[in-house]
Amino acid sequence: MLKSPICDLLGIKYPIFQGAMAWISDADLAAAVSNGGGLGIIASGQAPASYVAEQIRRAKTLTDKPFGVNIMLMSPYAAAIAELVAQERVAVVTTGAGNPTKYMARWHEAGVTVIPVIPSTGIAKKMEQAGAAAVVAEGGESGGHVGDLTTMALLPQVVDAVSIPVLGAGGIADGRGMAAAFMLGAVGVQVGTRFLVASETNIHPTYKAKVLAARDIDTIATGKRLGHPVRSLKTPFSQAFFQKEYDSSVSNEELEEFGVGALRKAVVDGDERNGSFLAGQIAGMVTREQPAADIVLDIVTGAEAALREASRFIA
Ligand code: TUI
Repeated sequence: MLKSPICDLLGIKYPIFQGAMAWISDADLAAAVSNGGGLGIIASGQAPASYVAEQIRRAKTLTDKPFGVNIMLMSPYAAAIAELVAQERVAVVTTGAGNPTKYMARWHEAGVTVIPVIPSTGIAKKMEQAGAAAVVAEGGESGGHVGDLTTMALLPQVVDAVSIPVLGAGGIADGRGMAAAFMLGAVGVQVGTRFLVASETNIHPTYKAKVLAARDIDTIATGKRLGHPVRSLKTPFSQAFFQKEYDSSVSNEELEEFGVGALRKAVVDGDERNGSFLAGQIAGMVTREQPAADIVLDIVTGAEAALREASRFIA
């Protein structure tokens, strides 16, 4: 059986986190992943604390296993949600798109394990100093808000830079990807894109269909000019955004305004023209809808097989 130090640290069966996806990873998906032996994570995105409170309470009715909450630190509700996870004594908090140092003391006092998602060694070191229990090193292959480095280059450098456990994310959707992350020094992986098409994922059927149909070259990172590039499927919206980005007559304010509400249009309305369908580069390999627990098990058994096979290169 596949097991790593992160399993003992968190009390989970398999070292797989379900990546937080704004508007998408709700209590249903998170509980299904946790029940399947991974760590399900509720995404806060830009939602108010009341929404997150509802999801935490619902998840507690759906699973008795540990689950996490992700806080997107650019959200205006980040501070309120930080306090909420402490009060609810959520097992794990992951953070994205910023520095959570100012919340660490409160989380530690409440017994919450803190695992920031980071895009560079410098930020990983800062998080270790601030008291993070582990970090998720996320490469630019992932969907959503992305850093510059690829998982292949980032992960081993983060592993060397810190003494805390490191998980790999970005471009990982099967057992081979998980085994590769182990080879680079990770103790586990975070997977987002493959869970977009889990049976328990409550998104518009058009979103799932677009992920299932996507090829390797069908994602694009837009918004570099604004300082926070976001990877999504190529659609009329993302391609128009990309063009505006290289049009000097379009101001940054207009560009920001153009993107507002686009993720909701994808998730809730399945709007193929105006929606922003966040997905990672591995979408091309995601070809069937399955229960979340089957996805977890498939990744784990695939990783075991890949790790056993790897020794064939030793003469
Ligand atoms: O956060 C993510 N992925 C996301 S967040 C998101 S919602 C969003 N909406 C509009 C604009 C931006 C985001 C969709 N996908 N991944 C984790 C991640 N964190 N990637 C990069 C970072 C990051 C970036 C800067 C972490 C820390 C950081 O700075 C820390 C510091 O020291 O300032």
